[in-house]
Amino acid sequence: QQGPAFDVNAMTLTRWVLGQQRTAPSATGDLTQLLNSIQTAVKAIQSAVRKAGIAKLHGISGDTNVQGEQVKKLDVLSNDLFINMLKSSYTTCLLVSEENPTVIEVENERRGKYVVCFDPLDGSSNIDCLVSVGSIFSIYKKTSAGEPSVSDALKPGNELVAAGYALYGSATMLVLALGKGKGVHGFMYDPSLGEFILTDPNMKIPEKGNIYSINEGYAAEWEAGLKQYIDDRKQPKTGKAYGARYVGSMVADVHRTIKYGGIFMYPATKSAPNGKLRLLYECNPMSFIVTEAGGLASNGKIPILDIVPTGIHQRAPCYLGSKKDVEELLQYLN
Ligand code: P6P
Repeated sequence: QQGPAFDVNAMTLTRWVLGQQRTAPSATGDLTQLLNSIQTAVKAIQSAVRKAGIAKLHGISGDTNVQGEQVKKLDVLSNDLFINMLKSSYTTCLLVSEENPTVIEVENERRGKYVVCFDPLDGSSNIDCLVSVGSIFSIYKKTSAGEPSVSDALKPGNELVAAGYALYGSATMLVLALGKGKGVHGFMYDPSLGEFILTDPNMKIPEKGNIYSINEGYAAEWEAGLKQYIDDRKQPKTGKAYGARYVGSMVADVHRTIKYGGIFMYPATKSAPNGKLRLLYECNPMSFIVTEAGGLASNGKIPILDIVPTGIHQRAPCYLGSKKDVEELLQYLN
């Protein structure tokens, strides 16, 4: 018995978020509105990333197109989309973007109670060779009284209200963790509908995997314990060797780690003692999601979600993935 050709009762992201709102007695609908504004930004970015309407985007980013219009680089376009959609949702008061050196204050008449930290197009150095890229976001509720200030964004990841990412890969998927203990849910974009459809409810990361993911180009700079850990994945004294996978685009590497298991690492090195990944809009949201999916995320010493930030663009070493893999690595590091 074939299913219906057209699902007349599709569980769209919009419908699912509304359903979640109904389960929270104190919900005002602001978070629903905020998530819908992010959904719109992600839909527009996925269209631009896939060069939809290429005629308008003729010419590489940064040039002018045949109409003499300035073709915005995709990361600038993505940043503008996030900022405009978030501000016009009337639910945010402060924004932190990977693209902006300082915090973005929302003007008074459009302010709401949420603080959003985001990387609008993570991995954008991979765009020109068509490797998967993503958008990453994390949402705090402003707890302080008075004017919004940078301190409202310098909160540990443990205080996050929600976190999510969009992966612009062979398909576009939006993955969302809507609070502690609420699970991790994946929504696949259906271009024929223009909607995200719930395809991966309650995503759980395997307890142990057999893939390690790290940029081996920096091996000369790794601490001894990490070097030993990687060597033992390649040539274990017992059991099978691990496979190696590294896209170089965090969203793609983390999504694969959640789906297949294993461990993703961006370590501290001699030249970069805090690694490369940013705490507020790469490490924290991804750590929140991996933790909610049953995995672990550490900076090598403490859970990433416990780090109290001191700067909006500060970096943190990042080791995240299957619980048993991260636990095993930490034994080598300490
Ligand atoms: P490397 C992309 O530029 C990025 O910010 C992350 O998406 C990715 O995980 C990392 O940097 C890759 O860095 O040094 O391995 O090229």
